Amino acid sequence: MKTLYVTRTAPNPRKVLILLASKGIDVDDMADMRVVDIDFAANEQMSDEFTQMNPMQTVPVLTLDDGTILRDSQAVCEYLDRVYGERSVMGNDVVQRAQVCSMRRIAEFEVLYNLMLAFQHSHPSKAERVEQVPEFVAPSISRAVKAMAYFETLLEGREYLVGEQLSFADIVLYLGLDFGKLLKVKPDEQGENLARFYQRMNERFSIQKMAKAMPTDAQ
Ligand SMILES: N[C@@H](CCC(=O)N[C@@H](CS)C(=O)NCC(=O)O)C(=O)O
Repeated sequence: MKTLYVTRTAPNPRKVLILLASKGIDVDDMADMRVVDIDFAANEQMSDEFTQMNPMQTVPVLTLDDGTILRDSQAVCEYLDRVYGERSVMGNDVVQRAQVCSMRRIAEFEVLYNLMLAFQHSHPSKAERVEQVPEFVAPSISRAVKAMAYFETLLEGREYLVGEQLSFADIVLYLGLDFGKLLKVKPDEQGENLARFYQRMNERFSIQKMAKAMPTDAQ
């Protein structure tokens, strides 16, 4: 049995959950995979058991039947994309794969990463995890907002960043926009195209929409 370790509110594990959902797969209903929820509030990612499996103390992590451990969201998503579902969200041909890769990296490193950096350097919950430098916060947010303007232009007259179907680049951009809310960067105030894109993605993949189904006796 494979095991997927996730925190359902955090952007990197959400990539995995959304990737599967976009293929019509319910992560809690997979015959060959169990899900373990890691509670950041209880610092479960710091436990000895988890640290032994992933010394970086981060989620997501996917363990395979042969003992292989994948400790990075990109690796986990590449694996799941190839193994499950009919259509790849990484691109349908060589050129599309390259385009998805390029858009994903810009969304990740310019939007999501800068916002995560701003969060880590400002939020009290990260004070023990990171040596916080408050001066990083404003420039990191500005850099993310600048990159959002680039995506606003790209989405003019388009539903998706690459081709006519949802790709992994859209998933990462959505997560960047969604994470911005924690830093008061409103996704509906970064241009009309981004607002439309965000609303559509959020209707499908918001944290609430993707929440674990409650057992019937607990409802
Ligand atoms: N390179 C890693 C980074 C993963 C990462 O930073 N995950 C965050 C959640 S989005 C985490 O586990 N943070 C633990 C913490 O803040 O203590 C990946 O993409 O999987």
